[in-house]
Amino acid sequence: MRKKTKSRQKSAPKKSAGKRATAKATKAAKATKKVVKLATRAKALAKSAKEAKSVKKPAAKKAVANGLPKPSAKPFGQAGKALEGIRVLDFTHVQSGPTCTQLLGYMGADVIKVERPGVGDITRTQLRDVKGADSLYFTMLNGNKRSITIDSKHPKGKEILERLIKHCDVLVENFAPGALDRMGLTWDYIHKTNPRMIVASVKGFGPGPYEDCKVYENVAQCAGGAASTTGFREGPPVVTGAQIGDSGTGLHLAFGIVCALNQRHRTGRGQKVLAAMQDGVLNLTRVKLRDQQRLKHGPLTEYSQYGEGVAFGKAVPRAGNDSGGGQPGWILKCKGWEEDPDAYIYFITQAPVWGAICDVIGRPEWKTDPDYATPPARLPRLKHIFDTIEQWTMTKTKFEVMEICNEVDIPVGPILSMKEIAEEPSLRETGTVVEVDHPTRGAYLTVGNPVKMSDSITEVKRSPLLGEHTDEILGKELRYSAKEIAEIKSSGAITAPEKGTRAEAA
Ligand code: CAO
Repeated sequence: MRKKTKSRQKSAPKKSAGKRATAKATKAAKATKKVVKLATRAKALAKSAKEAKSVKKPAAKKAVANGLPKPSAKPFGQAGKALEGIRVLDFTHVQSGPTCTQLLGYMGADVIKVERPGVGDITRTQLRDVKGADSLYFTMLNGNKRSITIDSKHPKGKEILERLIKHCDVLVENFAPGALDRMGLTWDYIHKTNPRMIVASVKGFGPGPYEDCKVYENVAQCAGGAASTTGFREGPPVVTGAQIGDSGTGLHLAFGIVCALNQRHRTGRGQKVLAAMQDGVLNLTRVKLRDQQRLKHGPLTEYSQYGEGVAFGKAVPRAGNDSGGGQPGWILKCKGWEEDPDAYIYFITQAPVWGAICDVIGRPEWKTDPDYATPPARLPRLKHIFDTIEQWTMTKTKFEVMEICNEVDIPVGPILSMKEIAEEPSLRETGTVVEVDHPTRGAYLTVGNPVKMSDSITEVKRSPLLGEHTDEILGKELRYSAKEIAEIKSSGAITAPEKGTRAEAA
């Protein structure tokens, strides 16, 4: 927003009244000329397209009628960022909320992260790998943000927050249920202070019996149905490495915020946006709710337990590495699996390329054998089929299998280790894996914007140090004078309490 005001000022220099009138008249004359020109063009078009029932209005005329801006003449990628001008008051911590606000930052929003003086987001010190430096847990989730320290329970801190609420468009938080209210930042107060503000929250559960519970990633994976459907039939439920509870919900919340911003264009007012982690996980596990309903009508034939003759119970079972769709798949060993725990490939026996699979693995007779030729015939034999394919994949590296199969359109995917991903040049080239410099910890890798846009190019910036932008935000944006800032500092509202002077610091 600061930039926007600046450029606006630049493009609209002050004019004298006389000059303004002349400019207005010239503009009006030009506009009339343009309308005449467009009308003539439209007439010509109508004439040449006699058979057309309705004549489309020229795009420029439609744009003017809609009150929408004309398409930018700037080259793609040079017309600012998607969320430029949007200010986010970021009250998030740990993973779910920070994922959301980092994405908003990647899209160009100005994200102001409010942190507790002297402490900051708890993840700054969690899983620390470099002594004295912010952890990777923090740095990888808080890029493209500025940090201000404010004690939100201090009277002066509350006053600063009021100014920030008036200054920003969106407040994002993922405190435990009730914590925001306990700070005095109720919806009523925020909405009264800034009716345009969108208040977006991540909570563990939506309204209901568990609404007051604190929730972490794996709790959400379990409560959202992911854990009961992950793992092997014979074993216990398993949680996944993908942070579908935290980062997944952050992603859902970001979507809600962008929709609320769009609705605000029409209504002029903000609204509450809630993304519950249980709901987010369930949304990502919806195929298993699909299967739950299919169970009423018979066994799930694409699950390998069907082929193995194991009866289904009342709930969707864990399906090991079965493919979630209608095309059977499994993880198979590749050359070197004895030493390398990631020498595996995911192999899908997609029906349209069954013939190619038979040729590649040296079983051309399966193409016509009635026991193997059709998908239903293969279902009871999937284990044998995958064992046979594995005999072939074990003679090749996962990348060789990839090359051979891709050549004939067989869908396969190598199991990539995090080491391989970190070193993969194509991911660096696309900006999905980015190396960022940091003043106290040195260079680190982070995940850039997973969504690529042709007119909003992401620049990944390092995470801020604790309170790095406090003075800048108080002075330049909230317009506190140097004297006032000095008073705020001595009040303890933005600085860490002396050790032992506050119960909270213990
Ligand atoms: N100034 C003063 N106080 C502050 C502050 C600030 N700038 N920032 C935070 N605090 C206070 C809060 O007001 C709260 O105090 P009260 O409990 O007295 O009201 C306190 O710090 C702790 O907040 P919290 O309860 O949110 O934090 P926690 O570590 O106890 O719980 C978590 C963490 C994640 C379990 C909880 O926040 C939660 O359930 N969040 C919602 C679900 C969620 O996002 N989970 C994902 C976590 S990532 O795996």
